[in-house]
Amino acid sequence: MAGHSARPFRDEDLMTTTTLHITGMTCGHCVSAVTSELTALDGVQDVSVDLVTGGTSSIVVSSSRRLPLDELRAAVDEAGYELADD
Ligand SMILES: [Cu+2]
Repeated sequence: MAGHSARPFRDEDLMTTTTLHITGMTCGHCVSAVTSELTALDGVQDVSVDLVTGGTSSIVVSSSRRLPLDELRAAVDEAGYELADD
């Protein structure tokens, strides 16, 4: 049948992005602490931090599965920071 096309799934098709808001981060050390804890979670491919010193920083986590909030909260807590309530 005309018009039918199939292509294989690529990793990007399965990627989930989760945006977190975290308070209390002040410098590059904070960024690397949070980044390494989040990167250690199963399935996490990329962590991108937009640092807002003295305010609420935004973090975008790209992963190959949906990340449960309690895992994210535990990772952030482990790094010494807190998820901001949305
Ligand atoms: Cu710091």
